Amino acid sequence: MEAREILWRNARLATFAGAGLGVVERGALVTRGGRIRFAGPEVEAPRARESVDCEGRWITPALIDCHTHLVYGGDRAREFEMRLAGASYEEIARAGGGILSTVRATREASEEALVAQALRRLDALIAEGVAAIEVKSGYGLDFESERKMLRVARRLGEARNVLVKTTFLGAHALPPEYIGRREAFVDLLVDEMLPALAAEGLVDAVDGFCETIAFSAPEIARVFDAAQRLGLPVKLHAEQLSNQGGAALAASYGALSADHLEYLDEAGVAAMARAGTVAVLLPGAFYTLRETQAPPVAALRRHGVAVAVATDSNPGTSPLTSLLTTLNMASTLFRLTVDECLLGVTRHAARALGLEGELGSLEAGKAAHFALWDIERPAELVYRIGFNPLHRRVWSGS
Ligand code: DI6
Ligand code: FE
Repeated sequence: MEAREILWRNARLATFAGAGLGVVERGALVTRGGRIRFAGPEVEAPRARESVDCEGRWITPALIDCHTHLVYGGDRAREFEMRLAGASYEEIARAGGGILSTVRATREASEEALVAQALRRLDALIAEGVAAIEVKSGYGLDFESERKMLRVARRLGEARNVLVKTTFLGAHALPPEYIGRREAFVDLLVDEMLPALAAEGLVDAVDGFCETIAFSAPEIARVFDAAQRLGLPVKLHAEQLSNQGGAALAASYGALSADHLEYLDEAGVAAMARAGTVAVLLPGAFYTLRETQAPPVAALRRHGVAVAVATDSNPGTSPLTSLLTTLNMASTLFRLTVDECLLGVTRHAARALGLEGELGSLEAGKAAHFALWDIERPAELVYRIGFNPLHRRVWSGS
């Protein structure tokens, strides 16, 4: 059977093909099978056998959530109440709550249960036009439980029309059985877990949490060395609660991204710029923890660092499953412009996942995953709170 050819006419395009939105007012797309063949002015569009009248709607590339912890057991509503009563995130973590309470719940949950729970969150993202997400491990912290999380992540990509990139986040927290034996845990990560999980094809990238309550820069360096030996790209939770020099470390390994970055200094920004490392900003965690120091957006602009925006969807610091709400937070809390916000969930998010050749813009040759919106201008995607103007998400040209 021949591939379907469709002309998507009478549309307004935000192609994200250049530096900005790449607006084409009287635009059209032509898709053939799962690929974009043409994106540009309707008068220049090649013929196609079928056509769809988009009735003047805006079309953007499908959205990308490039930093999530979507797979986990249980929830942290109780801890939320404790924080409302005055406890801090760090205090709860040091008392064995926080990440470790989710580790307990995740270890206990069956693979089936984890799939079912994560699918509900994934469906919320898809309903807003998301077609690619990253999913991290890091709530298992023993071999079988990390494996279970990554298998669940892969299964999400089989259960839905969505591209899933998996990330091994073994260096997320020290599990209780390794208290007092930090080095032995890092040994386990680098000598056993990561090589075995990578050999099973479960790992697309390697991440860590570089923080006083998690892992030091030298410990993270050992994890990155192991990733490098396996040919896997790295990324890092860096400078979220304090400045540990994590972003510069990540940049020295050519990291895809450094994420959070509230406490990033100018030297870290410069290192990221030199390495082409994307800055992934996570306003949901900033909001939930009621942080006051925003990431250094002006310095990131000045150095030309590409900025992405993601939900950080996780049960503790960002129980957020709306990428559109995240855009509103990024503009209101971090003062990102509309263009920066939208680039942050399309072109730059694709880059943060190493998918820039495939997704993130409307350009001939890329996958035909895009979104049709009932809006008058792109700013509406950032400006509204709790309103979803998606008309239709197109996956693979249909
Ligand atoms: N930083 C975060 O914001 C999440 N992980 C991380 O390293 C929080 C994870 C959690 O609290 O469960
Ligand atoms: Fe995170």
